[in-house]
Amino acid sequence: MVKAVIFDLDGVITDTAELHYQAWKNLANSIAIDFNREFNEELKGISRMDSLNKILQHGGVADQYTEEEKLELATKKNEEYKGLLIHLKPENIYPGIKEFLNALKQSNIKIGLASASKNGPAILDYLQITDYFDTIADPDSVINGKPAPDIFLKAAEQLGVSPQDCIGVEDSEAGIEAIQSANMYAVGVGTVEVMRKAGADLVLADTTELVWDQLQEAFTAKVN
Ligand code: G16
Ligand code: MG
Repeated sequence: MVKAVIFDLDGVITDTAELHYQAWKNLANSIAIDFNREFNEELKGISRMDSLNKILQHGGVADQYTEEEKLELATKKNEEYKGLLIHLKPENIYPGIKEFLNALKQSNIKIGLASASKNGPAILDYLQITDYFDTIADPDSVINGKPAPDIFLKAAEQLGVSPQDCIGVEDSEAGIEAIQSANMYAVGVGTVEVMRKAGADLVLADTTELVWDQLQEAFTAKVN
């Protein structure tokens, strides 16, 4: 029985995935590294420092920066990203998300957040949806980032719900892998091919397809 839905944030609740893309692209280009949308897919759901390391490897310059310099680069990207975040408003919540959150509340389903982003709580505040969330898993409190299951398991633990009674919602390959490794039901929203390849149990083209009754049926069909 579904007892909780645990959400990814960037790319599921709002289009911050696009803002990450812009900020990383500017950072990469500033140190003469090519950066395109295809490569950006690999960074979705990946922590800030892991993302930077992937970018430096992609540019073939991973060994040219000290840890201190890397921290400076990551901070520079985050400052630009935070500057973009201040424009976020409730209108920027993806279509269908508020209705879905309301339907979950009405059915007494617990709601959790399992974002790799340290900016997660601030983003929920800008969007004015913090109160919907029964728990927010702190990415600093887990050892392994996505695709490891840790952040989803942490959210379930904080909610007091067994992983097999949870649905996880993600837009990234790493995130779907994390949900599957956590033994939860994985709903992938977004690029259909990417979500299929990642092994989502249910693939939805966009967030308007997040309809509680249908999701519950799909979950029950898999479990039985
Ligand atoms: C998000 C994004 C990633 C980003 C990470 C860390 O994860 O998908 O691209 O690198 O958070 O974000 P920050 O630099 O704000 O701490 P998620 O899990 O919400 O998709
Ligand atoms: Mg995401």
